[in-house]
Amino acid sequence: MYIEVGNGVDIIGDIHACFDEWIQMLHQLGYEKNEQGLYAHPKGRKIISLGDIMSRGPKSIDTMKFFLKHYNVNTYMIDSNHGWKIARWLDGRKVQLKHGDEKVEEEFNQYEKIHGIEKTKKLKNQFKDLLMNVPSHYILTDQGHPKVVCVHAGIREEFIGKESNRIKNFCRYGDVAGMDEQGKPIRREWYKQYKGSLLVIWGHEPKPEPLIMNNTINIDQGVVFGGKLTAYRYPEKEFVFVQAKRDYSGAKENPLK
Ligand SMILES: [Mn+2]
Repeated sequence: MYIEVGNGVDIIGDIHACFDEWIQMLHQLGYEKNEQGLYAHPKGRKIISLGDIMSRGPKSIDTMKFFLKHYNVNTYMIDSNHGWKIARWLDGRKVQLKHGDEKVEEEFNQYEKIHGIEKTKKLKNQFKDLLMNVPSHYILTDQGHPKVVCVHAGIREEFIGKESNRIKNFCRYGDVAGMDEQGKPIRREWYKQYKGSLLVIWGHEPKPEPLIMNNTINIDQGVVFGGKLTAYRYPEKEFVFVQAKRDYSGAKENPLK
């Protein structure tokens, strides 16, 4: 779970299948397609996704294919709630596809009509293996010294650098204190209590602008809800935004409002 910052990293908030905005982001960050058909940065920068790359939006398969092709080349991804749900679904476990996860199934049904059962099966297996094996969080190091933690929904200082089922769940869902009457998770605001020395970059909860608090930064600006896709560049400590072309989610309640 350790990644050396090297020539710089670009940490990406929740993409949620907004593939067009993602490609635009790559161009804005200076990545270019090389001879192998892969996006690479001329200065050798790395990409770290905070997860939830799929679901809710229009192009889950295209987005997942990108991460499959680039994973461990110059791109890294962590575990997330939607990622884990899709992983379990692809593994044939009993899960209910909702909150935009059903769109992934619809896309696969279309994909199968065009490409056939065998090719679809192969792709599903590749996605499953990727999603099942991503770590709960990353620690970015500068010449071996830990500096930044990348996590999907949240972390506590004492969890950093460790892995267990409890930690994995905290990283995927945040500090959830049960469900409310509508079946929505009651979220505790872990970042208000965070006192760690490592900067934590996280996503999961869409907020209109990056939320900076107690050495934590939320970079999910709800691109799928018509907001923005955010990248946080380290060590530059700069934000790069791509405005969504529209609200893709079809959600009745927009979390950005
Ligand atoms: Mn999430």
